[in-house]
Amino acid sequence: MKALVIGAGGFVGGYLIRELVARGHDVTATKLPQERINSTERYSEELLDILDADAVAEVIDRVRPDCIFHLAAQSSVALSWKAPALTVDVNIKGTINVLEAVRKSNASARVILIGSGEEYGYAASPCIGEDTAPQPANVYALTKHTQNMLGQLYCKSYGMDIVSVRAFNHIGAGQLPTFVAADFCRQVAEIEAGRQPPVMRVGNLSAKRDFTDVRDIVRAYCDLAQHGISGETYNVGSGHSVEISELLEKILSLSSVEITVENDPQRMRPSDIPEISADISKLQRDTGWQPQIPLEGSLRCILEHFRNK
Ligand code: A2R
Repeated sequence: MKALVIGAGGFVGGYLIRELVARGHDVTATKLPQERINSTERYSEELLDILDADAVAEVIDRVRPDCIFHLAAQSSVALSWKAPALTVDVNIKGTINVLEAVRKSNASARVILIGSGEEYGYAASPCIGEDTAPQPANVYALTKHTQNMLGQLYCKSYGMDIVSVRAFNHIGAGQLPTFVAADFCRQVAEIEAGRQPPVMRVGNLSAKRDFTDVRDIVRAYCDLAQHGISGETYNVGSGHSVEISELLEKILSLSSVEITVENDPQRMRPSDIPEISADISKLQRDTGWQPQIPLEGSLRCILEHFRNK
């Protein structure tokens, strides 16, 4: 299969390229000019801003992929409040540019639209299924839900081959420390190196979230490219939730340094949703996918990443 990964300069891109190449696929990946794709695999690289509709069409016409993985996004919830217009542009107009390019190319490429568990928002609960009506609670989530609806619309109206994903919290080496597991691991590495006093600064520890290793997440994307049903939306997550306090305990147990824990009001967010986990039975039924990497394995990798930085 010829795969096109759009927006490969972020956290997930390098992992997805590695998985696709390992499965024997021919990969072209796009990035913004200032970015570096974190991959040592053999693949072709293109510069692409998805807001440039002509450029998107040109790349898709030239590469003629069998499958497009659309990762490009403004993916920060915090930034989506500060820059709502940019978030709407990249996540909605950008997606339209990709869908229109595929439609006009008359290619039969399958498009995998990567959305987020954030789409469920106020509707989120333990074991949330795809049929639950999303109630986005921030600008990022709203744009991803719109992307999902655009996917449904293009699939129904034009008969295009589109599979939508709602990915829950994914973690791994290379993720920015604005995300909780990376934040805690970075602090442990800083404390071990003597660059931070032995005090771990934390936010709300009682929330429960569904964490999955990014390597398992990209396996699910590849499995959906092969076995997902067009027009359908799939949750991708571990299927169970872990309290942030437990995540913290696991990370602290990986270090021999004595660390005390302190609340940091800066890290507190108003959290209306105490527990979120994905119902992944649809993904499992249609693809046979199972998460393979235990949480401890992911946390060890993230901690090693920051220790080596
Ligand atoms: O915002 P930047 O400079 O980090 O670049 C991001 C890139 N991107 C764009 N690519 C092409 N044209 C644009 N106009 C544009 N604006 C932003 O998309 C970044 O390199 C990439 C998305 O990667 P991350 O933000 O690291 O997301 P991650 O964790 O790789 O997640 C992949 C997908 C995203 O759609 C998330 O919303 C979803 O999975 O959860």
